Amino acid sequence: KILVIGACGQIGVELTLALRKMYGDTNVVASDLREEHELLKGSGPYVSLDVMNKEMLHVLVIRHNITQIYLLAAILSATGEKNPLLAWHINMQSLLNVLDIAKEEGLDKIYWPSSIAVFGQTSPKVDTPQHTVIEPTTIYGISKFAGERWCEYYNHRYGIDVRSLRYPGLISYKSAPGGGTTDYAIEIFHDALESKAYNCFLKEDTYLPMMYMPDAIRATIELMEAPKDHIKVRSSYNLGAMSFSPKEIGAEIGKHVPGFTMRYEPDYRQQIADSWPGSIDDELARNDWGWKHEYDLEKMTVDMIKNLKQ
Ligand code: VAH
Repeated sequence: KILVIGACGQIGVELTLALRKMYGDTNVVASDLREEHELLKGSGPYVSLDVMNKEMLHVLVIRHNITQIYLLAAILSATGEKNPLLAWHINMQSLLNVLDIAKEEGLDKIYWPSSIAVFGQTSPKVDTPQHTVIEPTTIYGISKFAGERWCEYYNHRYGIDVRSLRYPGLISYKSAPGGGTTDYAIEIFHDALESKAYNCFLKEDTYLPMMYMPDAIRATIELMEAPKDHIKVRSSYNLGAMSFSPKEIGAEIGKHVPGFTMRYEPDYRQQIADSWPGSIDDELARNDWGWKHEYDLEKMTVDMIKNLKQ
């Protein structure tokens, strides 16, 4: 059975629904600190769980015969900079709890997301390679990079089949994002449809690696379904789809929302964005397990607007 931790978050809701479709509703136990998300109600078992409580997590794994864990609970980049020690504690201890229980219970597979946020100012900005200088400057990036090292350690030392992806900024409409720097690319759609205007907290030419949620969910499942010996990277795979700036996504939205206007008032999140790459080289993901993105900016914009209008 699969346990999804952080099932009510931006990724968690959609990943839980996709996993239930693939493996059967009753085989995917959803859990979160928060109460059950509307979209999950009636679709399968739900338990309240604080992943920081290792004993509670261990009991839940045994009681529900869990053999795989997807750990999606984390404090993201913008929130993390407001409370660095809490973000470090939550992002690291949650992972260590899961990895150690995976070792004690001999779990089959673990999924844990990393992020392009691991790269810093000294990493190449264009087509950032899998292996390069990595000096993260946000606590979120530091915790994700440290987490990657722990994943590789538990794989090499104890043979735990833990797999990971360095997600770009993820855009979706089903579940609200939580405290990310790339979340402007979600807010912009809601404001465009509500008021035909958006005041962006990043500068107009801030290029960032981005991905539509359906691509991110498919990538996660394809990675986890790949034969073990195809997985050569046990830290975390670079994963790419597209890159765009606030100005570019604004222009794309403007094709669907006549009279849409943008203003720019960069805040503390600009420094975070400036430390990240503009684009990602994901050739290892494409070579090792056949990754191929489907959504570009134009196709994503059409789908986002169609679904948000309903
Ligand atoms: C954030 N959405 O903004 C996350 C992501 C690459 C960005 O890690 O913090």
